[in-house]
Amino acid sequence: MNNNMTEDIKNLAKESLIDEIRFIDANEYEPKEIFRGRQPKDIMPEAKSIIVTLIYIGGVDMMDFDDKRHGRISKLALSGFYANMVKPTESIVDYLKSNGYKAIVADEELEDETISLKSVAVRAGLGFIGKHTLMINKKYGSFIALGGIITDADLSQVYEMQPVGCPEGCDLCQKACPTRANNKDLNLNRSLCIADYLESQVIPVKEEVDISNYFYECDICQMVCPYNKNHAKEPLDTPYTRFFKSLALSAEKFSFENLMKMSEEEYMEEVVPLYYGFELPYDIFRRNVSLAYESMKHRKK
Ligand code: B12
Repeated sequence: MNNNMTEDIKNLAKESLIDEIRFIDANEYEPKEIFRGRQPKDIMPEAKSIIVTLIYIGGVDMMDFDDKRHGRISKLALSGFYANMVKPTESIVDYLKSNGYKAIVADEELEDETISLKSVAVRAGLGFIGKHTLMINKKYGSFIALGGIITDADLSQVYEMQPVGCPEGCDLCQKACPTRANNKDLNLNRSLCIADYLESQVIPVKEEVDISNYFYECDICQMVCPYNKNHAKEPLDTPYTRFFKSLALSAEKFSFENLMKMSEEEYMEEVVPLYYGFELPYDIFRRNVSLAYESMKHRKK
């Protein structure tokens, strides 16, 4: 382990508003079968360490929105980390490369060829996998974005792993999921998850399913999680929370009335930049807005 490099990297992380950073070894992680071809050394044979980063996104929201009147986008999508934590880790990658090391960022665009960030974050002692299948950290809850850099620099340290901490008998997240995507033990049924579902041309369950007011991705299972309860009401004051507040998203732009009459040009200009890189086609956006509008119209409370 190189102490000077570790300190330099921690400082760069702070400048990029990263809340937590850890350094673990690049050995294989479990379950080996599921991650065959996606182990750190499959991606970089000389890999020695993985740098794991965490940014709290509990303060990323459309706070003053009224769910009956406004459409929503998930916190992860709005945070800009849909494609994983690529931007905030750039300076660390440049630093490693300028010191003669290799460095590869875990990027969602390489989904089948990149490491599982939940697995490495669990091994870095940053949290445990909750019943919604997401990683929960006791301080930040599950509204977090994870990032990872695979490198041949030897930086690894050993951390204590966190015990599983879902309250006994709690299944609020599983019950809340409108499509029952997370009912199997810690395994997400991808085609049913609203994050995937709202991107699909063909919806895998009946259109009457109440998808709440989300037209892109979804936070339903996380909103009911006891670990996120306080964050939903009063997010932690972090640099990123402050940064997001300064963007002040206009509620009116997201009223169903406005979303439903948005032309393709307006959609491309006003909404697509909020997905940060991903482009939900206009026809699917329109379908999702009308599904969300119908869901909210038929809700009793
Ligand atoms: C592909 C992908 C998806 C796919 C799902 C594919 C799938 N079946 O997992 C879709 C598009 C549906 C999706 C949805 C969402 N995603 Co996503 N996704 C990814 C991505 C790019 C790869 C995940 C992957 O490889 N999946 C394949 C499966 C086999 O691996 P896995 O999910 O990593 O791990 C599973 C098992 O191995 C096991 N596991 C892993 N580690 C450990 C450790 C222990 C001890 C145990 C017991 C089990 C265990 O649990 C997991 C669940 O089955 C990651 C980023 C990354 N590079 O990791 C983000 C990522 C997992 N997604 C993330 C998020 C936030 C979401 C959404 C909430 C977005 C949204 N708001 O709608 C939803 C999730 C809803 C939910 N209930 O889980 C975050 C998770 C943060 C967190 N707190 O854990 C990540 C890490 C992205 C990021 N930048 O932070 N996602």
